[in-house]
Amino acid sequence: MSDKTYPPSAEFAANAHADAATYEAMYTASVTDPEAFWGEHGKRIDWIKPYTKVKNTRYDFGDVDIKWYEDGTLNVSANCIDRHAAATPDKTAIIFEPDEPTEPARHISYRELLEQTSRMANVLKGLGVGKGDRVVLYLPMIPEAAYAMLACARIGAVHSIVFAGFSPDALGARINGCNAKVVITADEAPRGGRKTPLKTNTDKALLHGNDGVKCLVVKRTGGQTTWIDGRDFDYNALAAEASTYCTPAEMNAEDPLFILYTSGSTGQPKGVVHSSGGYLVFAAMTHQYTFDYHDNDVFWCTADVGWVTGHSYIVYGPLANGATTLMFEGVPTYPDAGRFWAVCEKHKVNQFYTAPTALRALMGQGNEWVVKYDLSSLKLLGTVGEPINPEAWNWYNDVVGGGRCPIVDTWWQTETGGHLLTPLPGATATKPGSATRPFFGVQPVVLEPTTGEEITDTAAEGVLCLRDSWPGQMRTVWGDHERFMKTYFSDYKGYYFTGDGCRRDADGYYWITGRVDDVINVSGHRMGTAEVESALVAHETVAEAAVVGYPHDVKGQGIYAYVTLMAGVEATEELRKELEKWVRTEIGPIAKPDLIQWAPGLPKTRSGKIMRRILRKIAEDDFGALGDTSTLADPSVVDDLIENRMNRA
Ligand code: 6R9
Repeated sequence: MSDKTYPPSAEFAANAHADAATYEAMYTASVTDPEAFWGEHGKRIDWIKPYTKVKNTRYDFGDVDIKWYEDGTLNVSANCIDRHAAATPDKTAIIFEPDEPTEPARHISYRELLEQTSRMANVLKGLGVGKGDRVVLYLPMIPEAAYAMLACARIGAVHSIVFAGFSPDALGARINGCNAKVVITADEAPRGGRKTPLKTNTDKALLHGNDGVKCLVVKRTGGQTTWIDGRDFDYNALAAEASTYCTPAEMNAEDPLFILYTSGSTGQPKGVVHSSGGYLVFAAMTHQYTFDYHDNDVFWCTADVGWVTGHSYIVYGPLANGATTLMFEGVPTYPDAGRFWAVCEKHKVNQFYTAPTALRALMGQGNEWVVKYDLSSLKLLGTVGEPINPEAWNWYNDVVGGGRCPIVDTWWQTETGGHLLTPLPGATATKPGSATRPFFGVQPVVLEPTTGEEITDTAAEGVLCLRDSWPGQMRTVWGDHERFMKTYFSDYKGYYFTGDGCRRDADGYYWITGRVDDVINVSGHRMGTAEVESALVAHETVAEAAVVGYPHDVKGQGIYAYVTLMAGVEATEELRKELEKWVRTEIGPIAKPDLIQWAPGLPKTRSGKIMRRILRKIAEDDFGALGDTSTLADPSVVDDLIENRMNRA
């Protein structure tokens, strides 16, 4: 960690939506009178029936109820499209950059976005989808993914996107979990020169699910797919026949806009539910202020729409602001390690937003891949998903930004809908590695982890919680409000618990120290250790498994699995490979263990609880400080684990 500060330049501050004085004044107003502040800023979107109530939120355990703008009605897709299609029909809404650099990029205007979204909406209606129905999207990063999201919003259906890297089993669980009526997929997803067979995966997912789920298939590569008449529908054929206008449905501010499954510390992923009104206000406002977005800027967020970052900062935030947003189908290293910068040059990108893991990977390839491109269009750089180490921050600042672009390190979560801790580039002096200060309306608190007491000294270290609510906050776990209350509001009464640890320095800057629960962060993606464990024990040779994270140079954290085999099963290299492959197919490539250690036994307390603290230490190659091991049922298992540890510095 470095305490060097980088103040905004006077020039940047002068043209920014917020300079330091504006930030201070707006922040103070937002927390002293949230009702008035959000009442005013809610007007940034168009309401069909304006709200008269702004905020109605309760965190009493057993009775957590969060409502914003509750009597207002609106349509999210009309906000993201129609008002801009009326004002600036020819403005580019989406720039699509395909996986293959030789395939031409496409510029989709707001007028075309309206037509295409309407066609998709009418096709969905034709399949019987209506208000409140769930639609799962399992798509490549193609414009149809945005059309599908906005089409659901247009007719009041609730979308749930499943990242195209997830396996058929994971997809199936999510389709069943939200009881979807339709799944929208494509024949194949080109990525990094390879093709993922999305339709084939969907076929497998639908084998063990609810009958009656319809499958709408978008043509991307034209790759052959099997076809089941009556279940499978050809999107391109239906869209060609569909009307180019669909009337937007009038929705309540609190009607769910989407469900997004995310990993937690226990059990299977939970469906995070976001609202229509509050979510859109928050996504749009954070997009404008955090990235200092101005009209006619080209904004590029490199995330996939399968993650929350893609929801808020590829689609909803930028389009609500009438922005030009870039959608990239590929990966940073294809066809070579210069692809990001080639795309920045080609489309004259002004704001660029990516994950530290991508920067670390590219940093290792050498500066020549960056400096050969003209990056003078860049005005601002952003990061998200995990803490950024000072080396990567400095490289981003010096080599990519040429020392002229402010960096916004944005801390937030699937649950928060948008940025909660972030610099505002014209207002906040940045410190490499710190997400700095709260966004408007956000009240972070640092609690002592065991007592739950709030630490009021400015310099503090503990768990990060939030006091009170903000409009983009998740409203519930799909179908399980109890789980919502238990996960986020039971450990520390009266607060929203983030699951992250943090340090607040003497200047009041926040430094995220990582998860304090059994969630690991692999390449900026959240993975529940329990999910990987349950995949491992589902293999016939595995008796028991325990999974922890360990420091990884590129991924941030790697997945370290301790596996106890069934009696009589031989621990071979072949089996190790087989188990890696097994987890890939059970969950997806992102869950593949980096290291598997054969464990004759796992360290347990006498009551049978696995002592993960010890397993984490061994995985970190830091077993000198194992702490108290006196409660172990059989201390000798630890010696074996240390002796055969896989991560040796
Ligand atoms: C948006 C997103 C959330 C978890 C979060 C934290 C980590 C995200 C971070 C960060 C340090 C940042 N995280 N941004 N840690 N600095 N700027 O990533 O959502 O996938 O739900 O992950 O990611 O641990 O709790 P999600």
